[in-house]
Amino acid sequence: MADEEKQYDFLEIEKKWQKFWEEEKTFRAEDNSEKPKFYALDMFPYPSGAGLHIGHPEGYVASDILARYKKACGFNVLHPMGWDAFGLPAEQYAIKTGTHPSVTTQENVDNFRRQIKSIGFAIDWDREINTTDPDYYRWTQWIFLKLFQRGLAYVAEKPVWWCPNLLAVLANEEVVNGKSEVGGHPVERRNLRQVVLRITAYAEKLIAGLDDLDWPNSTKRQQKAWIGRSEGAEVQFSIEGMEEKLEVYTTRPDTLFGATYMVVAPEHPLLDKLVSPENKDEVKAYIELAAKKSDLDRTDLAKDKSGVFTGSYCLNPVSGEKVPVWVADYVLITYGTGAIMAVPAHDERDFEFAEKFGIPITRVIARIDGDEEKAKLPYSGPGIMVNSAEYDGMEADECKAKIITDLESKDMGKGAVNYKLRDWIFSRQRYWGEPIPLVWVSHQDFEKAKATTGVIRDLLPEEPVTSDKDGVTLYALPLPESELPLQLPDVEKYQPSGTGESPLATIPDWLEIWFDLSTGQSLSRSESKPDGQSWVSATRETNTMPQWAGSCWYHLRYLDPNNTENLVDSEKEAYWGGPDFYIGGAEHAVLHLLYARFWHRFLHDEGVLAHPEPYKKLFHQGLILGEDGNKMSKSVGNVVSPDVVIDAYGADSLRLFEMFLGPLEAVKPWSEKGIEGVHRFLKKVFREASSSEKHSAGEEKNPETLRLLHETILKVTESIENLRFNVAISQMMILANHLQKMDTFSDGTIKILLQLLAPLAPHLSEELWQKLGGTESIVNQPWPVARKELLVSDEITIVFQVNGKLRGEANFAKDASKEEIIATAKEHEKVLAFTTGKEIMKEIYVPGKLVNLAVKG
Ligand code: ANZ
Repeated sequence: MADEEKQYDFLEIEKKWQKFWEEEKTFRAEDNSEKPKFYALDMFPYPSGAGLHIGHPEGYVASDILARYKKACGFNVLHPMGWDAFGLPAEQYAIKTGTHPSVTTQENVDNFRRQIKSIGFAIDWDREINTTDPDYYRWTQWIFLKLFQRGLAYVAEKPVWWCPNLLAVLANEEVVNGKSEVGGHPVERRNLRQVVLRITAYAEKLIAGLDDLDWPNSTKRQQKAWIGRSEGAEVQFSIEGMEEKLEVYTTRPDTLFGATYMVVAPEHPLLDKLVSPENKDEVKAYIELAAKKSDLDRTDLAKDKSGVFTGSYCLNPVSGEKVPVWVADYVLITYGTGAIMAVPAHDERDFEFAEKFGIPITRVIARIDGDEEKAKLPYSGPGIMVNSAEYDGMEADECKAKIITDLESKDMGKGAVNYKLRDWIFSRQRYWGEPIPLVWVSHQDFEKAKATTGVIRDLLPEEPVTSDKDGVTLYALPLPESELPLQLPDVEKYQPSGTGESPLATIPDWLEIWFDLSTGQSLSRSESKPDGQSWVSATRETNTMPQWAGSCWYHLRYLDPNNTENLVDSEKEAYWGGPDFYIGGAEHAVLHLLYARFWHRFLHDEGVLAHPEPYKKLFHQGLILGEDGNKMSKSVGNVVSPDVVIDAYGADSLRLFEMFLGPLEAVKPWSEKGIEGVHRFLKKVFREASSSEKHSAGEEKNPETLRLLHETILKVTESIENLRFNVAISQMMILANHLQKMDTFSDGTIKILLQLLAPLAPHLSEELWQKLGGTESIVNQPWPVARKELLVSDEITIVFQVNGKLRGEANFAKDASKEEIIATAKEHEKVLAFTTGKEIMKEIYVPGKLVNLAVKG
């Protein structure tokens, strides 16, 4: 064979097979299949202008290896890809250049698709989805309307970042160190009307469901902590000289006798009344200061505690003692009741505060052994009640329930459960998002809607959703399904409106409509009012949905991407179920992974879905760092583009190397040198497979080669199953090195190596498979099975006897000679102990079993 035929021309090979797979639709997933299914899902990318970097494909390569492997194992495999394409950068670019975000998005999607295709994934491209496609987001809107109908959506004033210079609401990622990212202007918290989803109604189910999930433990822990369920009590404290009670939430009712002061949050509704005239100015200044801080700043344990005495006192409900009421920003209005009883002896923050302001500290829990040294204040461990009247001597933990019962009997409190989880602020004052399909009408027209026969009336929640605007209460009505998708209209300028509303508020034609209370149809108010009783004037909701919305349910749409009747056909959903493998970054432990569980569970409760949980098995790949060990970033200049790597080494080398860097979950730096190593390995495989003069027909004749081959089948199979792709590659390298050393090997042997390599380096494997006479794609070859009997060890164990008594043993190669075995037996330490100085009369050897030495004397 001429040398040039042994050249590994990866660029040509890869192009050829990518075209072949695409044209043949090799990776089309079947909806009606007798085969078992395997669904591998990647967290779909946001198509940024910068294109793919080397970290993106890591997870995709892993899921692709599984997908290809499972296909070879006889599964009906689904490995889809799509675009999470609403988002801030396209909108910011539009503000700067006037280019419509859909244009930018399309360019970026095209570039991402080209890049992903160049890596040779086994993707069913007929199922590609895009969250910004109206045919997609109509169903995102449809789910929202279901939530609305079930009372899980409402409107409330919620704080957002407001920049008075830019006259715009900023997203968290647009605020850097308290300044706007653009221009570096100061920002402040401002309350704005927001659409909110009642995710807290699902708090209990979201915690309970975690038990059944095959997820990394750390991710489950993070979700649990984020939901933050805590059990305790709400306790009423009477206020001196006031009718109202101050209600607090505490997880430690057992420490009630140790409450030496109270704290209300700066935003607490009773604060105004609590403040005595002489404290007014100081409290007012304090409230203003607190308004500028984030919750994180306020609750940071390391931060110096601050606060002001209000001038009022409460009465401790059990001891009757007078306790001062303070205002301090370490208490948040958004948690519990926004007020606490402070127990400095047993709470770190309260302790620090009391020390700073000279407030008494009373111990009410002592260690069981009374060792005060080990129970230094603030003490939060277990113990025995002290200084607590009739409760003294009780075990503190048991005392909790007792105190709650006693408070309940005196009507001074009750047991309570709280969650850290907050309702989900679901609106953005932005253009580039899904329009929220609601319209607003007057009270009068709302009453009329309730009385009008038709779709709208049937879609109303039990409690009306209202919002106050300029002193008038407006009522929300849903669009009916027939009006979906509510498409994003074109605007002229993408700048925010300047009042904090979305750019959609600046298009009167779209905003102000005639609305039919019976059919839900609408018409711009620039047209004349249609005839008919049921037409009223309305305004559209101008907020759009957050980027999280589209990714809450995309795993379902891949199952049935073109369905115009339903979000997903129920038979298809029942067949495919959820992904059998979901891979993506650990940074999604909360938000996306929680929001998606919420929507999925809700749709299950609604009877739309058969399965309650979206992602049964989850895996997080580790970050790939730059060659310098830092996180890849444009500003550091250490970003590696897959395009460059593929040009130099090919997609197969890229795929292999991403898996060879280390364990999939590990954080690991990129290395240019390292990729040369795997590239050499692929070249070696290419050479050995192309060296037809070395190949023999039929079964592998060399026993050593045969054994190593089957050991490799076994190891590669196990390693792929356990996501130990680096181990699989090492094992294949051992086999390739062995074949290189051999003068000859069977072409069956090299074919099996190609099959094992195919999920990892699919292009090269296809090419060589064809060269070796394969007529069908290697993708459809059944996965090789290891012949375990060949793997039985080549060693035998021989026992040594002296005069028929067992004295020792040793291992030998199967083909070791009788002479070698007897000689070893005679030299064996334990044997020598019985033979030294004696005459050996006879040497008996039973092949494969034992040596018996007969001695005299
Ligand atoms: C008295 C007490 C004594 C408390 C003690 C703790 C230890 P978790 O577990 O996170 O639910 N707290 C209640 N509402 C608060 C708010 N709005 N802002 C800040 N802190 C608040 O925490 C509940 C505990 O956090 C409550 O129990 C309360 O302090 C405080 F030895 O009450 B504790």
